[in-house]
Amino acid sequence: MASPVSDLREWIALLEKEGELVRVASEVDPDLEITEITDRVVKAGGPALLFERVKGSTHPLLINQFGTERRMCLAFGVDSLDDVAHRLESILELQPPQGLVDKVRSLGKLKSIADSMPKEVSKGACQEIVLEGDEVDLDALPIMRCWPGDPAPFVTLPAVITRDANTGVRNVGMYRMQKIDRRSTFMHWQIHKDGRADLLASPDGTIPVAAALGLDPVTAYSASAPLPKHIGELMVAGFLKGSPVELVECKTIDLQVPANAEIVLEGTVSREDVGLEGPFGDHTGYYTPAEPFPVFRISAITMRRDAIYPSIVVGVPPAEDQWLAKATERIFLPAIRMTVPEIVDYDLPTAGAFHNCVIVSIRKRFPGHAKKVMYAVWGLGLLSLSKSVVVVDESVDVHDYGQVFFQVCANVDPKRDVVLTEGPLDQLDHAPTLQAYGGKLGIDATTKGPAEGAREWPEPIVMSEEIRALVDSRWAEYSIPTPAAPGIGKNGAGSHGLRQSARR
Ligand SMILES: Cc1cc2nc3c(=O)[nH]c(=O)nc-3n(C[C@H](O)[C@H](O)[C@H](O)COP(=O)(O)O)c2cc1C
Ligand SMILES: [Mn+2]
Repeated sequence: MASPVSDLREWIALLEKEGELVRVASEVDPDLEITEITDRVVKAGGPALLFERVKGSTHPLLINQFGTERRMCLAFGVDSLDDVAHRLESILELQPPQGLVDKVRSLGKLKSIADSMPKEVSKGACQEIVLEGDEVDLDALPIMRCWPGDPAPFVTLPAVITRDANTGVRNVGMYRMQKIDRRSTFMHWQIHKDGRADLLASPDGTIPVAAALGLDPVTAYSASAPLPKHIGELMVAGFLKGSPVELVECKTIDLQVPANAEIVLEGTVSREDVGLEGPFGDHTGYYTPAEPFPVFRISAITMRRDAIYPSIVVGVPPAEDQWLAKATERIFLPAIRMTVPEIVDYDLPTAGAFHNCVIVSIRKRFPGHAKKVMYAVWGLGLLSLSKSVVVVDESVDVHDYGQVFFQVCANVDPKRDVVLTEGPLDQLDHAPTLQAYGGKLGIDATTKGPAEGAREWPEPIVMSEEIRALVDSRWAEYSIPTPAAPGIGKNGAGSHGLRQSARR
């Protein structure tokens, strides 16, 4: 497994070859019009769009590059996002080698980690053009104003690079940047994020910041990945790509940026230099209100000749970002299982804007086990911000919301099986009484019994194997024109939504 492309241009060429990209030659307005076009295409599961003539700019704009599962898999060079997870799992579960064969195998794995570290190079395409000082002009870029209530255009798909002043560890995160004027934007570092922590850790209150735009899709994805602070996103990007991310020195600040970027904004952010950012039509499906955020003062823009500007629109789900989030859901499952091995699978429903709801299936072994897992989820990385956690038995397919709903309705005594507690919540969640802190709901929809204060639990209904095999073998003979062909009714339940619900 390796990413098939090394930069945005190769990615665009691949998308085009695969019939996954449409070029739009008509002139379009980055003020709202592109959003409306893109939102329709995203919600219809349509292609990536390369707008070649954007009003007021000479740069083409790429959007919806991540908008389907197929494109996400193309980006990673896999058939299914679970394949990415399996590769990570093989590293995470590295055991001390036993014999010689084992030793050679684990050396290979360790080498692939070593080969994932970012690598410095002396020249990068991202610096073909260098604009400093007064030449810096964000007006030249086709930055979109996404929704009618947005006060200004927002850069929406940057990889923002900072460094921890104490540890020297580089951080990369995806944070929206509201344009203020030709040479400054806001930096939307929410309180739980590493970028914000790097600013707070700075001894003099000012840090160098770079925003890289137009990367290969795996490196761009890595900026959105919720990694622990001490783990560098670019190392993970290198591992997932199968080749190291190449970095060049910035022109005006002491940071390094991916050499393959289309556009790089270099500058500084200070704790003292703050303004009112927003409102912004957000991935919660609502406008998040204006709040104070620091200003990003831009000292240089470097770019390729004919640089392509990447963008994304978030809003009422489903939007393009659902597939970045689904990739994270799949890729992080092995890491979550490292600490909570009884978790079989989990699902973050797109409609739950990712932090509102987590469905987890577990291999249940003892009384209170579902509750233990809820508290574990509320203690894990950014999953700790989850507002509600639903726990089901391992037999349940967490991605089949019909099945999950059936389990919640059938298996829950609200008085006994619901946990109401409180803790940190996503800063953008408008529902809690206080910002970023409030109520949490846990629902234990697993099988219970007397050990948990329930009566003897009834047996689920399952047809015998013998009769199922008989009906399979005679199916054609019945001449019933339905799609319920042999093998479909695995446990005898008729409806698709309930198909696996009683599987043991
Ligand atoms: C399209 C998109 C936009 C995002 N915008 C923001 C944002 O404005 N502010 C923020 O704090 N997180 C935002 N995120 C989430 C962060 O990128 C994500 O939490 C990431 O893990 C942050 O990295 P960090 O933990 O290294 O800071 C966005 C994610 C996506 C996919
Ligand atoms: Mn980070």
